[in-house]
Amino acid sequence: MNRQLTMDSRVKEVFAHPVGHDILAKVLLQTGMSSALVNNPVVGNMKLKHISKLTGKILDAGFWDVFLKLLNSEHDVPYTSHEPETHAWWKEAVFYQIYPRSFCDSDGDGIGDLQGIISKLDYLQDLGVDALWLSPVYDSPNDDNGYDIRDYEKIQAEFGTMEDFDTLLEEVHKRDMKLIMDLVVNHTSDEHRWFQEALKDPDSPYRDYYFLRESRDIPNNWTSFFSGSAWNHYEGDLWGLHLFSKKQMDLNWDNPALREEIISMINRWLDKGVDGFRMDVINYISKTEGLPDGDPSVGELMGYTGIENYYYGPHLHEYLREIQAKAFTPHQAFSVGETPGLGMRMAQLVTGEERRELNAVFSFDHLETPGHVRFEDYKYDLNFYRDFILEYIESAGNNSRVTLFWNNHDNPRMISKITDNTAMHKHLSILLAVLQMTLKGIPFVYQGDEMGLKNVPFRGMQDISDVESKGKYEELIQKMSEEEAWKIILAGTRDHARVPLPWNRVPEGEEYRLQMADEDVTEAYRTLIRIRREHKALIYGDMHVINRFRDHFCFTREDDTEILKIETNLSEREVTAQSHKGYVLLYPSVIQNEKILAPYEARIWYRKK
Ligand code: ISL
Repeated sequence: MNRQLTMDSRVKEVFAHPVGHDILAKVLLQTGMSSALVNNPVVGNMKLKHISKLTGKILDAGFWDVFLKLLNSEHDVPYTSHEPETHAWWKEAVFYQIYPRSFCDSDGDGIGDLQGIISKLDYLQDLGVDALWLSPVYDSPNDDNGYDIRDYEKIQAEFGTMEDFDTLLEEVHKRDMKLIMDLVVNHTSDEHRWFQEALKDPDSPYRDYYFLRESRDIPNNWTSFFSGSAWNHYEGDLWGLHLFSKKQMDLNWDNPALREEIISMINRWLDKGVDGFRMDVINYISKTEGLPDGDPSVGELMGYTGIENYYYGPHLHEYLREIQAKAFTPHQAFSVGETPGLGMRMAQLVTGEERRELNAVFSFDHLETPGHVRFEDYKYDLNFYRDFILEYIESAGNNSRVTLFWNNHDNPRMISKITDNTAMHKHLSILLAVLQMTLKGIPFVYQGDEMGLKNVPFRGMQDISDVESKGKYEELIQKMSEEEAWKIILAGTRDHARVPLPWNRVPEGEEYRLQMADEDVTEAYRTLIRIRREHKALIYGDMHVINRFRDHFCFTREDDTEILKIETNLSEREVTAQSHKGYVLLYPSVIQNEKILAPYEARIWYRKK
């Protein structure tokens, strides 16, 4: 049980609180300040009211009010277990994310499809992956590439039919692999039948499935993640809430009928045999009652106004438990929540095994280094990742697993963010794969990682199709030249990860999108996934850090039978290697110079106990 916190509480007490810890960590990350600051005893002993005087310009009274409210609404303390771990298939699995639109096109219309996925199952099995996550394949008008669902129980026509889906599921299971689907239930398309009914008829029961408000003025000051206000205006005085695009209408989870409806839909998919779900922005489903205005200084700091009213809402834990109890547990289904904004302690409060909410989450704080944002051209420093993930793994303990991923469909390619020296991309891709397969957590490979794919040289806005980038560009050109705006879009656009995989030729005139798949990287993934499978210490073993000097990171994974030692160079300069007397080399099969680690080189050593 957490103590009630006030402006008289000290920084160290706040940092000991899970929500306080994560918000302070986020503020430091956002402003690029060192996290050592809060551990400094002088700062730690300061009262919030004194800190608020010092930070008055950036964080005003409104911020502290929001901050304390959020903290005092969470009474639970995360539990970090050091008991031996329970075993589960998903703790051992390597997942592979498929973005169906650009994965593989079987009928030559330029759009990937289910038959295309089926045709690559042997490739995926040979790669060694155990489970596939499909980004949405449901019927959708595609305002946000399928994350705007019109019908949860129909397959997107461009992708195929329900029969194709059934074949896919069967073929996946035949190969002893699992299939998880994307569950997008924070919002539906505005073309979903429920929303259409709700719009048409004020007395429709579907009115209360959404946040529809009658008012002369805009109902509050919340902004959308895709630019502009989060409210769309309909006929008369009617407004509808959309945190994402104008065609993605937020669902009202406080309505028990809506929850029942969603849970039945989940159960129908699980009855069909799917093995679990990745749950889109699932931490946004509970909103503060009355939808009050967001605090402007919080909005300024986070880039989105209103976020404190839904990113860790009042009924989040309750709704997650309801889905778990009524759908996932009876089917023994796996769940990974996409939870933007949750830090490591809050993540533990939704993934701790004893809490029966989710199995795992994707948080995104490792994707940018402190003080930087996605829409920015800067160089990512892997030393930051090392320190971040070590703290995360440690805090997760043995009752919660972190996810290990470098890419997904919402981000530019990580290797391009780290260096634009293309000669380094092969080694860098392999280094990232080594870390992903040997650190303690659940690896999620994104399509194309295993081919060493990098960012795309888009030529201008005419090459961009993403709704987020388009909205952002329009907003930017109000404030700056088109050239400057384009630079920002090019750095951060989600389209980098959404171009077709290079199995096929791309349509004429679009050659710039075609990349070369690097066979050596694919081979490395294959080997590393096999090593992970053959050495259970990489799954359930303890993890110990041997050294974490600048650019040099060495750690072990160990169980009762074996020790694996992983040594990596996180930089583009040479680094002096450690001695590994008594160990044999497991990866790569040969090394050039035992005493020196080449740029981005990674090695795995092995010893039986
Ligand atoms: O958009 C963001 C901020 O710019 C992200 O933090 C965003 O909240 C997060 O990436 C949510 O992503 C998911 O939901 C979106 C969809 O567009 C993404 O593709 C999906 O992964 C809305 O459904």
